Amino acid sequence: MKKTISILGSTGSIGTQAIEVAQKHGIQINALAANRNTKLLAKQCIENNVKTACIFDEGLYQELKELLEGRNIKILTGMDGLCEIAADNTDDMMVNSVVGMVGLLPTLTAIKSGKDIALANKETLVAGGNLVMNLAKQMNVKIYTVDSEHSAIFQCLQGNKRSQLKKILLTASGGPFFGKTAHELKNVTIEQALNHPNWSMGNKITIDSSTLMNKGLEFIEAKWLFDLTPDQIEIIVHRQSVLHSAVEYNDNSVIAQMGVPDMKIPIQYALLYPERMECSCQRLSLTDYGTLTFENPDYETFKCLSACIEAISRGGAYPCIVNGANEEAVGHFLKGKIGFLDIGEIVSQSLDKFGFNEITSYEDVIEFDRAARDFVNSRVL
Ligand code: MN3
Repeated sequence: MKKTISILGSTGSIGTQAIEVAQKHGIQINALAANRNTKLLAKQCIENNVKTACIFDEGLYQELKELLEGRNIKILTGMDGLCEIAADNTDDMMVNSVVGMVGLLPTLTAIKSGKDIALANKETLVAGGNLVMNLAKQMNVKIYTVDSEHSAIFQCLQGNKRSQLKKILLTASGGPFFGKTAHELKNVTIEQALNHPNWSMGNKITIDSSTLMNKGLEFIEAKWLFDLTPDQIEIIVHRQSVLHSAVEYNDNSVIAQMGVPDMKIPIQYALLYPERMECSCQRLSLTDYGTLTFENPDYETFKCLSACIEAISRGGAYPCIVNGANEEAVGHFLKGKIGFLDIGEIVSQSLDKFGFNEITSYEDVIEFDRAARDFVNSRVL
């Protein structure tokens, strides 16, 4: 039987590469959804002969309708559209590569429908980790990570006993500003922050990489995906992004996964697990690199990273709060309303603004996400 998938966030960096992987390996795509890029979405839908297309921005419905004129493609919009695709249990898997908290409800909906998830939307695990993991367990649904570091950890777990894991080594490229002091980062421009040395990604995640918020989110993501305690996760700056993360076992043996920095490897591993098929990425030549370096992160300068670790150590709604605060702060930075260092400052402050609260429902997540954003806006606007 041919495998069928749907992709939310199909016009982004992960989405377009997921389509390439699906095409290369004969995976049928049933539905595609995008935020605002109607032209590329329409092109993808026609090329892949999909049944359903969804444009998240409802104002663009007419535009998409015209682009798909005469095609037998159902057109959906908004969160309802994403969830209708997520609920379609004729798919084997849903790739969730939307950006931000908006991905949580479609993830929960897809799990309820019983299909596996290839998850590139880390914010859903950060904001609603306990909800997502409990529901997945209950529904016997597998969540395959499409994050290069977490895919590496997942690969290093194969063939070993989870009970004999001591800790994980989560690598970080360090972003464009590794080694810089707070003083040097004071006047960083939007263009400088958007210029990542190793990976080409969307704006939000590129800014998150430059503040190390991305690594903080990945720290929380790792906790949920692999059922770890915060002290079982060590962050190591590895500038070359060749060793994608590692697992240390009880015998002090460390197993790492390596490869060129190309998201096609983790995307393909998630879509084809447990198969390892030909991949269109480059082969890794270790001698071309020659030297691989490993260093400690600077938790003082990169406040977002410490805030995330503090948030998951405190538990409850705190990860959801730092995530919401960050999404809002990054939005303000990209509009030129706050400086680069203000992002970390505001995210840290959000931790102390709120007392401890549990997350027991999707509504709780929405409430604390909203409260965190309101807090940021009260500081900025
Ligand atoms: Mn990553």
